[in-house]
Amino acid sequence: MKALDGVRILDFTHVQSGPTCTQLLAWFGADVIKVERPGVGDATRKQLVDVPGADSLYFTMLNHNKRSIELNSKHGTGKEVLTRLIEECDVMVENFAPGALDRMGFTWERIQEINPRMILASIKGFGPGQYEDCKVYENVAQCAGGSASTTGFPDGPPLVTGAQIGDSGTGLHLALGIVTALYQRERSGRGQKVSAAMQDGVLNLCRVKLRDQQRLAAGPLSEYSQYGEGIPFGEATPRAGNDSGGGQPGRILKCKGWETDPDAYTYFITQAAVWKSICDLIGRPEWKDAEGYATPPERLDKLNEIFAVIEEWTMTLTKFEVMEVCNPLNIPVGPILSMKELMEDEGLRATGTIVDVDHPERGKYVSVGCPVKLSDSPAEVVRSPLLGEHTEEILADVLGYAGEELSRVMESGAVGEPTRTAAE
Ligand code: CAO
Repeated sequence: MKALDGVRILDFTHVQSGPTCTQLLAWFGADVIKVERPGVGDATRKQLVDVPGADSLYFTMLNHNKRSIELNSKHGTGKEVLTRLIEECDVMVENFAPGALDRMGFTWERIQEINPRMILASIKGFGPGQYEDCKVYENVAQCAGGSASTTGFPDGPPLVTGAQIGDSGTGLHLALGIVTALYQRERSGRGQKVSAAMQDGVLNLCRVKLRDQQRLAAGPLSEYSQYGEGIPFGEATPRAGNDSGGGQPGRILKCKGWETDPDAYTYFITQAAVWKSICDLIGRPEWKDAEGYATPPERLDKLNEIFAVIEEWTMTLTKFEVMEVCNPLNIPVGPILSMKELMEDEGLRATGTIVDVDHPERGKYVSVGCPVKLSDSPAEVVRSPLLGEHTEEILADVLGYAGEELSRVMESGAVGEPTRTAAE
């Protein structure tokens, strides 16, 4: 038994943000029916193709454990099938451009008319207001949500981050909204609309930066390196480089091999509680009690000097050796792990966070499994569906079309070519 067994999701999502959400729900056990345009499908199927003719990794890695139905929702028979799907499903998830669902004729009012228990979950770039009509992609959200202005070094331009906080981050937010609405429906008997805007999701993840914005009114932010360097603060939360946000000075430092390996670095935090151990480790025992070095406030204007000495030490060891030495001393450090290293990590494989998946068109590939582990609802990763692989199965088993009715729909032109199967 899986946690979301019996929950049926009408998955109208595409690209990254929405599919991240419905993939999670599928891993938790929901039956996710992905509706795709006949002959075309989710645009990512054919984006960044590495195996000619096969679905891209972009698509496969975001659409595990789903079924695919090809359906033209603007065709008369397509609308009929979509109406039936709305009747049979618990949740409809979409991340179309603003207004697209209305233009198909499926307004929130119409959806409620068809199925008052339906939960309609939507991702848009912006919430209601000035920018509500804009199309939005990952980096636009990172910039508009406050992440870019606070990422990078103070003397450089704003930077986007590799973590897909706009797309996947908002997908996560939406998934929480959906299960919460399902929980409320248990008591109210009614569906509701769940909306997550990418700008809002990014801003939520940048909460501590809005904290700092307000702290600026009380004076300069002493945990930022620029404070110790005597660089004045402006009106807004500045870019903090690799400073740690929690008030304990931290930096990324070179390790053995940095000259040739771009990831031979470690994160190193000079937590106050372990200052004396750090001094011993780096061969500066005199700093333990020396005036100007003994307490955290005294050290603030000497962080460049202190981290330079620590780096002389970290450069004598690999990033993993730094961890082996520091962990027993409770000194918080973290190796900078490359995607290659993560992909080969035995521990992550053992927990199912890194998985091998087999695909009929592209063969074996590596993916990220479910990052949230439920002890009573383990997630098994099943390959993504081929375009329209389950069209006939869904029409028959979920919607009850049979005989002439099934033939009528299959031949209507609303569901594309006859269903492809893995065997074909
Ligand atoms: N049958 C018939 N038509 C379909 C269909 C189907 N099964 N599925 C989609 N369509 C139609 C839509 O109805 C829409 O038609 P109209 O323009 O006539 O209303 C059209 O396909 C295009 O949909 P779209 O506007 O959503 O797609 P796009 O490629 O133009 O825009 C994106 C993509 C992501 C910018 C936009 O969907 C968006 O802003 N989404 C919300 C924010 C978001 O999720 N962004 C992150 C995406 S991941 O980086």
